[in-house]
Amino acid sequence: MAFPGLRYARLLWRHLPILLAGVLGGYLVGTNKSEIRLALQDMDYPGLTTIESTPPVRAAIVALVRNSDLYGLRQAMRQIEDRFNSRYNYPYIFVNDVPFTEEFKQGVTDLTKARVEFGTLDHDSWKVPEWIDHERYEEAKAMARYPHGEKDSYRKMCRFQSGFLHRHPLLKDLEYYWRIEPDVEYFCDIDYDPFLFMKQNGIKYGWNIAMPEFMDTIRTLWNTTQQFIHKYPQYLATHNLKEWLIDNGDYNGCHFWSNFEIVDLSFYRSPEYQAYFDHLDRAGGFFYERWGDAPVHSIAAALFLNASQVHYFDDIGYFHPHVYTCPAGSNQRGRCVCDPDQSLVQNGYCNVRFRNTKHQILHPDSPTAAYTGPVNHAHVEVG
Ligand SMILES: Nc1nc2c(ncn2[C@@H]2O[C@H](COP(=O)(O)OP(=O)(O)OP(=O)(O)O)[C@@H](O)[C@H]2O)c(=O)[nH]1
Ligand SMILES: [Mg+2]
Repeated sequence: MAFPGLRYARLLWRHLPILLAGVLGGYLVGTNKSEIRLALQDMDYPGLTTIESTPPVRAAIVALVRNSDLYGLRQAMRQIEDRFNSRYNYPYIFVNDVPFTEEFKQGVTDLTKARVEFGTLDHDSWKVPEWIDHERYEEAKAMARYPHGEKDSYRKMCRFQSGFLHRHPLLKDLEYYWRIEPDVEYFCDIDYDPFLFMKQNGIKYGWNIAMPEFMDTIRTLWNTTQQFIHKYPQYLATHNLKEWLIDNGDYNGCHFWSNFEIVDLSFYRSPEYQAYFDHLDRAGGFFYERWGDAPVHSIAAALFLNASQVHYFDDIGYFHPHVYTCPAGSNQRGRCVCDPDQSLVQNGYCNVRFRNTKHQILHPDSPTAAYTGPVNHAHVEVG
């Protein structure tokens, strides 16, 4: 004799499609359209991005790269995905002075389910401008005794990242970008959205490594900047961070490392930034010296933004050859793999000076600065 429970189970199995159709029909009738779409998506494609995980800010992760950077970039992307972006799906935008190869495109799209866009540059943004005196430029390159001093391409790259990257057509709809580079590493889970954090707090420039520049690369940058300020004093922000830049009346070389920067692009698109870049470009220092986009961005942020709009992401553990920053107390932060004792830049001169200057601007009545730790003046040689 058949076990009665088994008969009911068979009956249930035979009528399962009808039952399911009834349940789904009732569900659809009682649900509004967008919920239906989501429910169907979730059922049909469990891995598909749902509406909830659409990035809340118009932002992208952006890099200027070469085809030969493929494997270094894959390393950086793998970490950005694992530490942050696989939960947010911000698109990537990569630009190059020559077309990307199919191998490169495949190699980076393989690593993410976010959208990836590829672009090339227009010639005007990647050239030695016609007002540059070639004899003087060749002489400058021959005399240069600093990293990348002999290279045309490095200078074009710095000029491009200073004045043109944010104007590339692929970036035109973005509110924010997060710059990455090949071979960088991210040591800790980033369990919040830095773009949203910046938007909600009115922050325009975010950084996490500050250090002094090779002064030979920027011999006339400060003088050229002073001429600009003299011409356009109205561009200085009321509560700017100029103090951070000056020691004994001269530029101390402090700058944020722009290989990591998260920026509200309205800052780079502003008339003051654009006029500043044009002024520097005309002066020729991107070629006669080797002005980097890092000091250019940093001086502009310190002068044209208020202190409250410049944020130190001290919670983002990060490495770019050969400098390392690891959040204090990273062992309590969870899922960090860096040693805070190795993180010299956090107590480095420019970093401490920034924190003290910002504190004094935001809290002018407070007699002591927020940070009173040791000051390490060591200049980390990089390049
Ligand atoms: N397309 C293209 N990208 C470049 C070129 N030169 C540099 N880049 C990119 O610009 C970014 C900065 O270049 P890097 O060579 O890393 O410069 P850096 O970080 O100042 O110097 P390193 O200490 O050598 O890393 C990287 O993402 C490079 O891939 C170039 O000639 N063409
Ligand atoms: Mg680099």
